[in-house]
Amino acid sequence: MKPVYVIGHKNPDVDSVAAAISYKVYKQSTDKGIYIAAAAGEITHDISFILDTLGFEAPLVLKNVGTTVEDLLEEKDILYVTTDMTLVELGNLVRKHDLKTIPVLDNKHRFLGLITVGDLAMIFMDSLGGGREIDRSPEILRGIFNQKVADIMKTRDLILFEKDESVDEARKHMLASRYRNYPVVDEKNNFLGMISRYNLLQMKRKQVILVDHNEKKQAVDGIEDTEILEIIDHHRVGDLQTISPIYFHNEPVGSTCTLVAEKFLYKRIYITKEIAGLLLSGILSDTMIFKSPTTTGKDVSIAKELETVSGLDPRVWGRTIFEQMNNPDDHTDYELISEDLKEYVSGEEVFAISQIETIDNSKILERRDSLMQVMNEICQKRGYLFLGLMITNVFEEETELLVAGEKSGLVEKAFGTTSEGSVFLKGIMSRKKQVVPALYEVIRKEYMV
Ligand SMILES: [Mn+2]
Repeated sequence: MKPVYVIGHKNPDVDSVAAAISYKVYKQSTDKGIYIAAAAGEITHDISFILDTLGFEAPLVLKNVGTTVEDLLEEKDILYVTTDMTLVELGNLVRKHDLKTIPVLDNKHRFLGLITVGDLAMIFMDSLGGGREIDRSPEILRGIFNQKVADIMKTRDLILFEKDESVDEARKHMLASRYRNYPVVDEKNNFLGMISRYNLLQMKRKQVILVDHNEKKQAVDGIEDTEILEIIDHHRVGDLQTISPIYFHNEPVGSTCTLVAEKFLYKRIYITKEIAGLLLSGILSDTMIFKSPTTTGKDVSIAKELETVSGLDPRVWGRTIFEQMNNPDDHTDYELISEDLKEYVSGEEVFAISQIETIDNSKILERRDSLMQVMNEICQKRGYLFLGLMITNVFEEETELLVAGEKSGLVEKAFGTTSEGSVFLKGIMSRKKQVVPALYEVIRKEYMV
């Protein structure tokens, strides 16, 4: 059976990975089928830390979900022969299963070559001299039947595909050749099956469930090739289209994990201690331990239930998570600035705001001068009006906003005078709800009135 991939957004964060893993577990216990938790990019070390601590394996990293040769394979038993088989055994197998092309494999299931019924027929024709040697046929036939598969199999000039090759590429090769069947192998040359032109017409796309995003530009590459079965999200509704109606749960709560946890609770599916801890981690990181203005009453009450099951203290575990996240010592200045940088467009003008969520501003602010220098470089190179870096202290609920760029004066207009290129904002933590709207307002006045 083909698996369904439960996958979060590119640049995976804690919420998207936790939601993918836990929703996979949920689906596995409520629905038939095989579900695989996946991430649309490499897992950062803070997420690995959480998974390790709670006892989870890392999700499969899947950077492209486009249709591949593997998706063309049909689910059926693989019939094959080995090199030491006689032509009598081969003939019996061919007749019994009405085979046209038979793969030859070694005892470890690796692909060695092919035998086609046509090739087999030609051996008889050629050996009998196209009929001229008919009088000698008993001895000729005896000779043929003494041969082994190894003597007649075709090993050269074959067209075979690796499972990860794109279907488009495979189609080109198939249309330019005249074979009936094409073997498919994995990277270790293990035989996986045969495909034919017929399979191209029957193409089965990968099936996915998206969590924690619904916009195409945030989704894994190749998403337009897939069949989206469900979306569970808490972001604005974007631009992905589906062919059929789907289950789409979008709700303005603080974390996708809140929605996944709610499903477990609603259906009374058993939540293990580990899953409760994982869901709690997603909620704590996305809501900045309930301090982000995106936090809702539902996030808090669901987290309470998860606290009971997991035995984790949200304050303590939350602090541990944020200590792991964005530990500045692990990052270069450029990484600190660019990892969560978002661009905003207003008419012709572009500005950018980046954010670091931390429990200790001082470590980052020690690097103020070099950060400012890199920010100025980025601004110049990319032509931003200005670049703001929010250094947000989750526990104190305050932000130091560093500003670089030619038009940093606009930020002063929005938030007051800066000193040393930064402004201190008490009670401000949300880029989306508090900072960006104020900047849009100032830019609108400056450029469009
Ligand atoms: Mn989220």
